[in-house]
Amino acid sequence: MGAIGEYMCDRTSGTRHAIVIDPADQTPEIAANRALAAAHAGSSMILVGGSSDTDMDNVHATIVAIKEALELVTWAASQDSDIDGHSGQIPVVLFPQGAAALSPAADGITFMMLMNSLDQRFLIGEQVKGAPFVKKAGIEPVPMGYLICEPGGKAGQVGKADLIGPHQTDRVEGYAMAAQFLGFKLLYLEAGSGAELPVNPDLIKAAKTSCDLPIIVGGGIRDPHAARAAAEAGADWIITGNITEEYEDASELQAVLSDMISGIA
Ligand code: 1GP
Repeated sequence: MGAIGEYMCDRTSGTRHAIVIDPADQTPEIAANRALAAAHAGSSMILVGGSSDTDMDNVHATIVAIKEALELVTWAASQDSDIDGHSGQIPVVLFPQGAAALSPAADGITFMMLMNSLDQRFLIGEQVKGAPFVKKAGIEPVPMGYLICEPGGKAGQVGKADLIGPHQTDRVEGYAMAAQFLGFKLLYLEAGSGAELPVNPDLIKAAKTSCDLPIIVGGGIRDPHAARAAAEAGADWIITGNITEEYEDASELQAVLSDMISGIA
């Protein structure tokens, strides 16, 4: 595994937080401001992707803008020892809807299989299409099993997922074991962006006890209580998306994320 995979799989720092930025929902400039607020709040990674309306152009422009903003923090810290440059060093990682939404500027890519999709396209088709781009661009792929749980939202619809019900712990156990046996390095449990309820903590526990992979959880997590419940159930990463789009003011967003992050650390 390369540096990004090692970073994502490192479990010495407790549960970490990442935001997902959807390039279809915001300009690159706004995305960069939100990413900066998250970095200053203590987020450990910026994921870039969405379920629909992302393409090479908006994904690339968004990643470039975020990386430039983070690099400025690092540069400012190198000029002034009072500035903490740590937040400028978090990775920007692709979390793509498919092969048509990639960028060579990313630090890495969650190279994923939507394991409970009923469509060959999301099991292996998009991966085969995107692999040559990833290789040529030299982006580090981090192999990841992706499971969509109810309600699933747009990701579930677009990905034609056979959604996992909130009490189907046995299904999660089988998928978690298979993910490890297939060589994935991470397992992502998704409830869908904007989900009314996040992934049931029982499903997180089932995944955690069935495999040795770091568990990523996202979808419908919008307050410190939900983030803590996921962390206590065994999530190694908590992902939030929508919440970053709810605040116009970057310092307000930073405060909200800080609260959430201090509750899971
Ligand atoms: C990304 O689904 C998450 O995987 C984001 O969900 O937008 O509900 O935070 P939210």
